[in-house]
Amino acid sequence: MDGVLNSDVSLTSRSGETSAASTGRRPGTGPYLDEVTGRGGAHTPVWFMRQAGRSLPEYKDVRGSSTMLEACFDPAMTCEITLQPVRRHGVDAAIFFSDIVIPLAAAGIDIDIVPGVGPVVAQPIRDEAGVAAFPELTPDRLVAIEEAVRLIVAELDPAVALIGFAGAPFTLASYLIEGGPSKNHEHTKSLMRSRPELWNELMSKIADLTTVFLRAQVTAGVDAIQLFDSWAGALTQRDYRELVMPHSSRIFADELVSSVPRTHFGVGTGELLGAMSEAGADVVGVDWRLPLDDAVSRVPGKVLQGNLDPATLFADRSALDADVRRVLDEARRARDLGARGHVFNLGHGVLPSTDPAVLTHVTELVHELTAR
Ligand code: 1CP
Repeated sequence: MDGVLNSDVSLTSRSGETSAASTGRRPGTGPYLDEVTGRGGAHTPVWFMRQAGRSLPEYKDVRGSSTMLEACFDPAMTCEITLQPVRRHGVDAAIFFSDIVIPLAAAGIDIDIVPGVGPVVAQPIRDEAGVAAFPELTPDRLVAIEEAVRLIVAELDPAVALIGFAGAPFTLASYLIEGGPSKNHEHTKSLMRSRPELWNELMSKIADLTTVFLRAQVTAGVDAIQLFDSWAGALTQRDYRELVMPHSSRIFADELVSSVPRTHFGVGTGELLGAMSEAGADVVGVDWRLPLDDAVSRVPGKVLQGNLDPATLFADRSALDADVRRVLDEARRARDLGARGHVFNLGHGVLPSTDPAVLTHVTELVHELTAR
């Protein structure tokens, strides 16, 4: 594992040039940054995973007939879509509009985001030749991404944080090996267990690519980052610790990435929360299955993020409000038990048919109930 943890000096070589001034990052204040750095802010900060995009009519208007990949490499469009949920809902953080497969596309991998399906890879990677052909991502391929971040930073209210993100190596490996979305990840787990050396080589290359993608966003001015290991919940704890965690840890430990607050999130990861927090995050995302006051004992001393069930947004108003209050009560107990803070979010992304007015209501309700 040493080779995995210590590889790639080239990725850290740019860090010497980077300071708060040269990155163009704004001073770090506002409810989100106050909370994730343990200072506690004016109220519990709120943002929603997948808040940009699918649920907003203004998103559909801006996207028009452009493909998802075209939208993600168009800085003006990316900027506008990122800002839409901030204007509409009054959330405390914007999430950069992109997708976890964008760095793969930027590196030259033949990948498409098919409407109604998700990412589809033309040539799934399953053998030595596939791993050997995995391209390196160089920063010059991310000029449009950096430009988009700069446009957003220039327009965004300084009290609202901009969160950059990337997919974690396991979740990206699953798309690359399966060739698209997968329920059981059978080819992925099979490669991982039967060819651990080849697996580690691929994971190491993906971790390098993810690091370059995150570094570009931090350099251009994002205030924080989130690493989505959405499908890590499919793993056993042993496999996660031995074959996945070292690669995610290396990303979190990068000098530039670790210069901003880092969140780690996965779905169905209740049993992996301890390991996922040890990987190096400051904030740990909890899905809706585990109450926050149970989660805290698994990740002592971290800030918790979550964890309203996205399906609750379809319930009637009194049931919804009661569930929001329950999450806030559990977060309060979690704080008493040692959690460093709480960022209100869903347990996973906004479902596409969610009524956006409900998201605005939840934002207002959390702000009102937690005003300090
Ligand atoms: O044409 C379209 O509108 C395509 C739908 C779409 C959108 C709007 C996809 C395809 N991705 C996105 C944007 C996106 N993806 C964001 C935007 C910012 C925001 O959150 O508001 C983010 C953060 C992502 C990240 C992402 N993509 C994840 C991690 C988060 C999660 O939901 O767990 C994953 C797993 C993906 C893959 C992906 N991209 C798109 C789809 C439909 C999927 C999931 C496919 C599957 O089920 O495996």
